[in-house]
Amino acid sequence: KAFFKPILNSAPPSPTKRHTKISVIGAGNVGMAIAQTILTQDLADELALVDAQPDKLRGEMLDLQHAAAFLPRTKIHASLDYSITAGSDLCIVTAGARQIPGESRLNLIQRNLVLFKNIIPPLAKYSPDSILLIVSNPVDALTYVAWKLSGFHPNRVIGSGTNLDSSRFRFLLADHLDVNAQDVQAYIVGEHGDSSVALWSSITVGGVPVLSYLDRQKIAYEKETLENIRKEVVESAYEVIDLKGYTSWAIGYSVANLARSLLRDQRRIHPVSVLATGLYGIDGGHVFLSLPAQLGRTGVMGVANVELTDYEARQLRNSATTILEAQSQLDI
Ligand code: 6V0
Repeated sequence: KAFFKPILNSAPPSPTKRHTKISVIGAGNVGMAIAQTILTQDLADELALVDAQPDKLRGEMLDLQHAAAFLPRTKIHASLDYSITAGSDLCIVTAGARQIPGESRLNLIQRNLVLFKNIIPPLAKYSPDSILLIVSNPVDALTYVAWKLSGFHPNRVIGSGTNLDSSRFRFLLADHLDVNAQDVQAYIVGEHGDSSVALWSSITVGGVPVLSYLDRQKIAYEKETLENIRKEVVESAYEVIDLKGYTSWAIGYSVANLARSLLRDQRRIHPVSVLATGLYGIDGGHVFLSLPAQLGRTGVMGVANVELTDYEARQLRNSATTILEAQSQLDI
């Protein structure tokens, strides 16, 4: 109860506007970069933070609350208890163990599977109608895990996937071609990781298809040059981690961008991890990997029907096999 009423003559209550609630699980570098971008972009009326470390969590909550005078109005709270997430429209999961030097990715999945068994069921219980957006790595396998553990319809379970890789790709191409990254349409699809696939055949800049333009103009280019740019995208994450210890700002913007498309029903197309079985000849089991997907208020609304070259389609299926192999040893 307020001890003092600063505003007199209050008007009758306004018709209730739709209240948007986002929960972020994991208040580490990535979770906090996402939280702060969500706040500055005014994407939620309420933001709930959950972490396993009480002091760090409370510190992060207070630090954000103290910025209230400079931010759009958002109620920020935090707890170790998942009841705080109740009624969320979107739950973003960034909690996770990080790879210990020398540790295999498979071992990391096993450790994160154990965490997800404690995280996903309470999220699904308290917000049965929410959209789950998974960021923790390995993101594709963990999106599958989240789908299994939540029992949600697959269009409400999404992995941030190659949304960030595609943005890095567009940045590198834009830099190379001296244009604005927003004018470069280019997708990296497949696994968020080493087996990702660059869709060179569909890259356009200002509506000009790049490869067919080069072919028409008889400008020679090496397949290797293209592959090196894709590798640069994959390695750029490792480079940032080597230099500053973790990545945060780009993933923060990238996930806030997804949150906007979902919660504001933007129906924009983003390369994100979706249930891909049956698409582009992908078979052999349930697998989540990135494809250009249309995102709206109900989650994944559909997947773009991109024309792939035979080579790209083969690479995509290889990427699916890589993820399926990693997943096959999980005990969910
Ligand atoms: P971090 O800074 O170690 O934060 C992880 C947080 O999770 C810590 O605050 C932990 O206390 C918390 N945590 C651990 N266990 C639990 C639990 N059971 N419940 C609640 N919270 C818990 O790591 P950072 O923030 O740097 O990275 C988080 C995850 O994001 C990692 O798995 C990264 O690999 C992944 N990233 C994914 C990206 C993508 O594009 N998909 C990009 C960057 C990082």
